[in-house]
Amino acid sequence: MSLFKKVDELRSEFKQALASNPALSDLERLKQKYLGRKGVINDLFKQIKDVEADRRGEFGGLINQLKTDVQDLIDAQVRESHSEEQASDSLDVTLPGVEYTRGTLHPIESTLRDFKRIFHRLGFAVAEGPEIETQWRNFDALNFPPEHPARDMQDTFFLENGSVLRTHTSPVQIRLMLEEKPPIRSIMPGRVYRNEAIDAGHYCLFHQVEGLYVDENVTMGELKATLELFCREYFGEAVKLRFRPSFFPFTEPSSEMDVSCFLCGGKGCRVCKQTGWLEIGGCGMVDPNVFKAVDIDPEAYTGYAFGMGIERIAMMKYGITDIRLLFENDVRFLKQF
Ligand code: FA5
Repeated sequence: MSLFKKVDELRSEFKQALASNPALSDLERLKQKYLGRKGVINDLFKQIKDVEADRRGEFGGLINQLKTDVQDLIDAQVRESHSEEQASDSLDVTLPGVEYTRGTLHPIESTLRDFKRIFHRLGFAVAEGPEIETQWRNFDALNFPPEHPARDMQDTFFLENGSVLRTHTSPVQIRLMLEEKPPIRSIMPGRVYRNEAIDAGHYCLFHQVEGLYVDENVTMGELKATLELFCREYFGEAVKLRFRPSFFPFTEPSSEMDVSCFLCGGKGCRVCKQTGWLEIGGCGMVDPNVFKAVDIDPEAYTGYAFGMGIERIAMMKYGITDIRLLFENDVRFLKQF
């Protein structure tokens, strides 16, 4: 066989060996076989002297080209084998897939969103205030007399500087009326704090949504109609609403609002303590003394206000029987909503 033909044969033999996708150790063996000191290419170099003198240059060029090609192809194959090895280290396609869990809205957050959506459609804006309040905004401006029991350490968290953790969202009414002139129509959602014994229905922090509408000739009838509309939208058409006379220092007349129990439909059950009714908040007409505290003329304007407890309402809607579940953040509980 001519030496030129031998170069062609070695080239195709090498390509065939490479096409079988050799492992890294086989590649090393191939490298030795072709490029090693005693390898076949070096052997060819030694045979240059056997080629006719006028074709030695051509032959030498061919072997050099073969050497470079073999080296390049082996290097490329080694690189590929390394990256395949790394990929197969990090991915075991036989393992079960990782399940990605999606978060859900906390029942308090979804209740707050429902409130905002419904009251937005009734023409109410949304306002917010801080959770640390002055005693003046939390009590005095709201017409609480100095000896009112709510001011007691038993009910209110006092800070060292004399401020309080707000006990209700009503101080945001004061902020709003000091900042804006009537007409004012806003709801004010937020967290409130009370220093009370914790049980299934009471917690030391909870959420309220306050509502305030101040304008000329606002009436109690409008207050009732607004709350009735809200309750039908939120609890469903079948719900009944009851107003019981009550007392709040900042409203006159004042009233407590109950809705017919969503669980028993008003027949009486464990949740409504056999009464058929569930209390959802307080309401009333803004007391003239409150208007005076914020410099609004009580002769020119009237207004209504209401405040509802979000946890109690969420508990009703979702059938939760202990308020503490809403604050423990146990994912097994929260995943249900
Ligand atoms: C008030 O806080 C008044 N500011 C509401 C108001 C606003 C009346 C505007 C008139 C005009 P009350 O203390 O009743 O009212 O609380 C309102 C609601 O908060 C209650 O009906 C109840 O749903 C909820 N609530 C009260 N205490 C707790 C508590 N410890 N844990 C959870 N929810 C509570």
